[in-house]
Amino acid sequence: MMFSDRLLDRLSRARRVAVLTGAGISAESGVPTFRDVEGLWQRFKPEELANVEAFLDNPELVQGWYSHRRSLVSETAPNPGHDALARMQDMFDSFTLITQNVDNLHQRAGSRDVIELHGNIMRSYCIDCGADDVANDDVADVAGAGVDDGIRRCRSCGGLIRPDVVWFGEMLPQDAFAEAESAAFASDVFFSVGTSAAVYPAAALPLTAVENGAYTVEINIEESNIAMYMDEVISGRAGEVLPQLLDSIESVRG
Ligand code: BJW
Ligand code: ZN
Repeated sequence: MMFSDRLLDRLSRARRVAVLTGAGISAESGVPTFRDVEGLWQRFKPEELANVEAFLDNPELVQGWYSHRRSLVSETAPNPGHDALARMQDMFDSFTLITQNVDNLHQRAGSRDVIELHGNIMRSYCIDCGADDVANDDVADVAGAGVDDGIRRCRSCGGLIRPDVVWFGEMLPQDAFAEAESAAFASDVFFSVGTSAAVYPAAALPLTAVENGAYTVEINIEESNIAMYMDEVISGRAGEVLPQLLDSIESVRG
């Protein structure tokens, strides 16, 4: 068994558990990560495309990138890592799942009340009037505006349609981040799963948990930027470690 007695003891008594996930948990579903060697977009760094300037400079490129990623994600399915977290939600007094992922896979696995820190690529909206646009892959056909330039535009006002995600330099959704911070603050055990912890303020959440006395555990195939601050670092794939963790929780909590 790969789990320490210390972790099992904490889990047997834990009332509040919080989990932060990143792209690594979806890697085994076939969704590319951002920063690995094999990672997403060798041709583009996320910093280059995931910002509002890139979008305004070349909306077609950025819309195309998201449209490609949406179709990729719709062809994938949750993996045993997502499934194990969905099963854990009813095993503690309080269980909070916080994700940086925009791929909707936790929700598809059955996790409820997922805190989405960076939005969700399955939603889009108009940058001018805010209208939701759920027909994600329709290319513009703006009534009256006569625009048909391959760029997706709002049906009602002609404004550019953007994905409902958080780009660099943008604020995270305030309520979501506040809830995530309180959960990290209050947690007895905090897991950081499949994230490089390179992007703030999400990467600060495990540190908030550390400062407030949680037992903090990283699960990753390699050490993240904050591994040295964690109480325990478990080296392994999320899709393999999390189902075993679920089994251990079931056995220590009866
Ligand atoms: C496995 C595995 C397996 C693989 N099992 N593990 C302080 C200092 C410097 C800069 C800043 C700072 N504070 C804020 C900033 C600016 C910036 C920032 O953090 N920059 C850094 C690069 C330094 N932050 C922001 O701009 C944020 N907003 C903000 O701070 O607002 C306040 C503000 C306003 C105005 C001006 C200034 C500040 C917003 C950040 C938004 C991030 N958005 C993205 C794109 C989302 C949309 C999209 O998907 O396109 O979010 S970037 C990208 O990175 C995406 C991810 O959610 C995020 C995190 O990546 P993640 O999940 O960690 O993935 P990877 O690829 O990095 O790591 C994968 C991990 O999995 C690896 O560790 C692997 O080993 C592991 N792995 N397979 C387990 N099978
Ligand atoms: Zn509009």
